[in-house]
Amino acid sequence: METPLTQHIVANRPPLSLKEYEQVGGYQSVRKVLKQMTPAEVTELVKASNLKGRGGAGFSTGMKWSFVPMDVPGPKYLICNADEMEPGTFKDRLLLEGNPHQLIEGMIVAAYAIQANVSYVFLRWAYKLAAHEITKAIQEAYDAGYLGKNILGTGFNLDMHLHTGVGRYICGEETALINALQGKRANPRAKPPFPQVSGLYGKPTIVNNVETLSCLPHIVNNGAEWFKGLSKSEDSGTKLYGVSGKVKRPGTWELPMGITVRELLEEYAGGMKDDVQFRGLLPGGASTDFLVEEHLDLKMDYPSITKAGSRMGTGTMIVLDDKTCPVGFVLNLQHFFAQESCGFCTPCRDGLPWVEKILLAMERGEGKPEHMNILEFHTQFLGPGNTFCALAPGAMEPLQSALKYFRADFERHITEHKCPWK
Ligand code: L3W
Repeated sequence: METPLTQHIVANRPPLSLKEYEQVGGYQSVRKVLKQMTPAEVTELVKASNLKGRGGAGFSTGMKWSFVPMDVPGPKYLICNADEMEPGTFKDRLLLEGNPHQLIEGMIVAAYAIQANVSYVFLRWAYKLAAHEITKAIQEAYDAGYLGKNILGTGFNLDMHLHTGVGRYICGEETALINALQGKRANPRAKPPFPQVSGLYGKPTIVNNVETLSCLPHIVNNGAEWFKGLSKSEDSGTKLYGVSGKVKRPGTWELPMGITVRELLEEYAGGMKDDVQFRGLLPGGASTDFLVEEHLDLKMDYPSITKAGSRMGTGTMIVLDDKTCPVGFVLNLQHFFAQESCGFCTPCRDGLPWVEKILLAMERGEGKPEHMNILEFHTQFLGPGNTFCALAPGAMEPLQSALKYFRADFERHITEHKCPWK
């Protein structure tokens, strides 16, 4: 099958240099858009391709760009969200370390479409190798005239800066990211206004994920229909899927969008290790609802997973096995979310540590019958609409679905006054 995003990524060797990248067709899409297409035509092409944002939300990329007010004078900005910190998610890292020129090329295409002259890569602090490779690739792109003033003699200008964060999960939320980039505390902003209208320094701003941007050169070069044809579902393209947990071969693979959960788990990840049984999985990072046995033949695409009561999220699944305590599993995630709350809105700041405390009590054999109701209450109280951003509602997804599918295991902690797995 075609693997456009990862075709030039080879294990244990540095990414393609600019020269090598050009030899395999690199930066052709920049020539095409800058010399042959209007910005509106680029946006229309991306809309027609049905590319959806790969950061976790699956929002239409072309539609997002079309919200940028093109007739308003003044600066516009493009930001690449490379703050990959969703637990279990290590897909953007592959693209950042493996082919940084592909990302830069995609960013030039996106910047041209929205007529941004300044762009940023907001990179997770811990991605040191990626920082090194991107710095090198940005310099190569400037030296070759793909960045800077009057790119390829077309009159289009674009600067690109690398900004490394300080390791806070909340900076993956686009408005918190924007605040951080402005040197402010990384609290999410109320939406609307969305960043497309009022983002960095109050100016129109597009924030797109690494994988999303890396798709763009291929869409421009090959067309919207080709991109749709890569997929096995109504969602277009390929997707970087991942599997972690007690499977035989954890990893990340670029596969047609719409491959089934079972194919991913059994064929690519090799199935469960010999001494454990499958119990459930979070399909796309930690902030998604559990899927169980009955969901294994679902397609891993945005509508199919949403219909099953979860979200595809980042498409990188975390598997739960029968030798791992589901309460301990969820506790581990709630510890992460409580620690990563920005503390700005009260339900998230106070609610998440409360949930963590109750789960910890259960694990220690100190759980009480009323704890079940308190946990249920929090899944509503921290749910959508009650908090400033998606962090706390996302944190409640594994909890609410664990209470649904593994309820008896929670109750055993209380009645047996201990963790049955210890
Ligand atoms: C204009 C509207 N624009 C939505 C835009 C919005 C944004 C994009 C998605 O969180 C999820 C989250 C995590 N008018 C619009 C609109 N937009 N409605 O579309 O927006 P949204 O609010 O649906 O999601 P989000 O706040 O971007 C992303 C989940 O992904 N996730 C986490 C991923 C974490 C990383 C990371 O570590 N960096 O990617 C995993 O599942 O929970 O639900 O651009 O402006 N009416």
